[in-house]
Amino acid sequence: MPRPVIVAAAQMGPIPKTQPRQEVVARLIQMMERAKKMGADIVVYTEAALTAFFPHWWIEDEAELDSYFEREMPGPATQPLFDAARKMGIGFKLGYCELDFSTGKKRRFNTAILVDKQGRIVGKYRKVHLPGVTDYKPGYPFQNLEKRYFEVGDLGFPVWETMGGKMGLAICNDRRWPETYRVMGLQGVELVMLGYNTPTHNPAMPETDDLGNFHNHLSMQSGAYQNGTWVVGVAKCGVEEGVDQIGQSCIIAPSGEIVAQCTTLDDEVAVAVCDLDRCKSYKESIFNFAKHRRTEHYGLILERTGAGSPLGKAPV
Ligand code: CDT
Repeated sequence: MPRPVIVAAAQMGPIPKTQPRQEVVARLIQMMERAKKMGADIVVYTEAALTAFFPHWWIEDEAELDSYFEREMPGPATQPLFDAARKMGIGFKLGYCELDFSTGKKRRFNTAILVDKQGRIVGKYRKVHLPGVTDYKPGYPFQNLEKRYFEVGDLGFPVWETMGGKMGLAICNDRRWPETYRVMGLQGVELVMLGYNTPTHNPAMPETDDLGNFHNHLSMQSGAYQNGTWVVGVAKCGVEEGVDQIGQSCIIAPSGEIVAQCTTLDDEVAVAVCDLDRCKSYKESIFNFAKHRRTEHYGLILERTGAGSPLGKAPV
């Protein structure tokens, strides 16, 4: 039985540092309206969709750093997005930076939430694979200070049953790691939604600069195919405060094929009908984990080589 969910990838062009939240939220709502006209059930926004991607800069002032974070969700600036979604009867996935005080101390996370068609938050994910460094890198044209500004996410990779399927979230660098998809794949995920802020230039690895778009799609297409799931990857792209970022947001079928893709480097909506039932044949045949995974063998080699330790080790 087909289970079509119409998914919109809502790519964003640059967000100027000075653009107020209200204006950013207005851009998001505009794209939601476009998506709704195209029949979408769910809109997928990018990583840290409410602000410029501040981990690219060294920030010493605590108040300035905090200004990029949300203390509540929804808050006064984001409430209109929730209201619009409820009014249109459309779900969404939003990436933002979260200030959390629930443990009694201030914690910062790179976060994504999943909101259903009634405007209720049904899931939250905090980024696990934080790229970059904790200290300023002299000589680099821009920084990647996520390890300084965020804690590692503490919610794992959950999957939620909502809006007609099993939904999972990831954030940017997570998409490069097979574990991200596999942990959700083991829970039967059918649609993985993620956003990314990926510079075209990697100062730590400049020799790979012309492979940025290729590696972006390679990671997500493999994750989709090897776990029999739809994947939607959505960029913040174009030149943002001097940092050029890749686009090519796309929607990927469980076959690993790209079925819709953005072609600009600006605010753009790409839509695809994602039949969640297409996951079934992959999950029940070639990637039937219960039948074909051989975890006992993975364990043996990990023990012998030490590669199972967090840092890994060269094989003996
Ligand atoms: N935001 C984020 O996670 N960015 C990283 C940059 C890594 S440099 C290639 C990413 O994986 O795209």
